[in-house]
Amino acid sequence: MDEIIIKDIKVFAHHGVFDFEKINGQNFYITAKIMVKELTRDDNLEHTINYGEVANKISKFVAETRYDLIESVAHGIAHMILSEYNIVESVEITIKKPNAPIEVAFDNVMVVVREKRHIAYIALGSNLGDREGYLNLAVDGLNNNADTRVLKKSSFINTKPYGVLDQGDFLNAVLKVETLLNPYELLSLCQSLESQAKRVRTRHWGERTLDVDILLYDDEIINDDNLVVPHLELHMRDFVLIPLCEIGAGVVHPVLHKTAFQLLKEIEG
Ligand code: PH2
Ligand code: MG
Ligand code: MG
Repeated sequence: MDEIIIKDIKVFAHHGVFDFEKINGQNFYITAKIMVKELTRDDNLEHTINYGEVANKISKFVAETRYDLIESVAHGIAHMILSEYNIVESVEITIKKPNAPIEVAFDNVMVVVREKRHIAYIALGSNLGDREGYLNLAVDGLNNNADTRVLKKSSFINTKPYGVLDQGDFLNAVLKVETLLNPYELLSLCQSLESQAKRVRTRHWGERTLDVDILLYDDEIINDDNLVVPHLELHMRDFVLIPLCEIGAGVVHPVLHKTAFQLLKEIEG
């Protein structure tokens, strides 16, 4: 991993919890560490990140916004850089506020935040109404969100219902997406797409216009009431593993430590 570092950009701005900070303003110093896979070797500015341009964007962002917390400013800068420069893999933003209103003598106060792009695999399913239309609604909804891009889309496959058998066939697919959203934000985006498809919850595992499930999110393991990742039944469902293998046969299940391809072979017996 290579880095571009811009150190201590000085910006007079108006962030702070107290009214007088918002009114009077003070100096902030921003350091941006911008990580890319490899900085270009061809001496061409078009193939890298123009540090002058980034520095201007940071300065403008810090001067033109007003937040209570410097961590919010830092996250805002991190997000802006990742959104605007596709070659950036991750960023680390440090903000110093040497004149912060602190009662004791101090040299500086600073926050450091790190953000990166994430890769998620998402399963789509529909067995009511215009099944293809609903799957496309999900693909477009994910792709049109400012923080998410669809990198790969499997074929749409017709599958027999699994679990609850007395319902119509499903159309299933899997997507690979790149996202700046955290897993919970991504979950609420998925749920908002289900609502857009006018999904009505009837019976568990019953018929639905659109089901959008997070299968994998980087190699994270999440276990709480509203979100379990990897998806609990990912390894048992051919309607998930077949399309997953089409777009990512080598992706590794972080709990079972097996590739999608191995998991599919196992259930095919
Ligand atoms: N989803 C379920 C239950 N059963 N069967 C198929 N074939 N496809 C699905 O997407 C599906 C299912 C619950 O999410
Ligand atoms: Mg489901
Ligand atoms: Mg679901």
